[in-house]
Amino acid sequence: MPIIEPEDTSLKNLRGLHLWHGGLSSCSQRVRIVLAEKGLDWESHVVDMAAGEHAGAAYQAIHPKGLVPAMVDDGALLIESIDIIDHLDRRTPEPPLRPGEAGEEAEMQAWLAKADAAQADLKTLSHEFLFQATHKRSPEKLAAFLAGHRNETLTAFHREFHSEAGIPRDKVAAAAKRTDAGFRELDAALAGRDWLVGGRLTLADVAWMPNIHRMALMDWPFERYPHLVRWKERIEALPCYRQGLVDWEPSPLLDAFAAYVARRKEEGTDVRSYL
Ligand SMILES: N[C@@H](CCC(=O)N[C@@H](CS)C(=O)NCC(=O)O)C(=O)O
Repeated sequence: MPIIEPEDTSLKNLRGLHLWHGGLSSCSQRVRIVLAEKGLDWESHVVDMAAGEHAGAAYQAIHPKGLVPAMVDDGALLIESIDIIDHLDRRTPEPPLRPGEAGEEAEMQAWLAKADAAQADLKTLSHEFLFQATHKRSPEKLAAFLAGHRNETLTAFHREFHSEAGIPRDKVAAAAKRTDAGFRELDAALAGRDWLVGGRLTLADVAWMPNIHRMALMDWPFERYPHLVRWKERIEALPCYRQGLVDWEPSPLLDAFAAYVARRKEEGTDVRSYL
């Protein structure tokens, strides 16, 4: 059920579209891409994840799991990026982001579910191969974050990421192998067609865009998937992709990622060495 009862009841008084999001967050990128494609006006509430704002009581009263994104549409609170983009396409059907043929809706929903399921591996790989350079908290900031955040899955993840041993190699390798299998599936589906479902851009394409982009930042071996590469180039030419994703990525962070990826490559411990 996409609409939930807010703990912060003042949200019910908000009119129009409000999005709590993070510039780099892949789940937020999906939502911003749909907002851009639909040409919708929305009010931006950037959650300062680096400062641990999502561990604060104010944000946790908006999103019960303390994650981004969260959206309010005329007083109705929605969480889960896949539910949010589905909601946006239903409330504002033009331009359509679902396939034209009724039989293709189930196909699109299956791709949305797979994109959602891929989130845990995306998170593991992003932290291992990119965020080590930029997202490590000082012991004091980590302690404050862990004390404030009530989402135990998230705090366990950050505890492991910040531990001396880091995320265990076998976990990272398993995430990389599952991601490769998912990309092979996408590649096969895209053989001989421009979009994942039906003859036009749909929510299925939008849901996968951020994942592909994120893996490209870590120099994932995309040469393995020729159809996926052609789709990626088509996606990158879309104005909604630029407005919803590219324009929100801070270039100092991208520079730090590139330097870190180069270092891991030199060491022979980059993502390719896990596949
Ligand atoms: N299934 C959720 C996942 C939300 C999620 O994991 N959000 C990430 C950013 S993409 C987050 O808030 N992470 C907080 C953190 O890593 O501290 C959705 O699709 O909205």
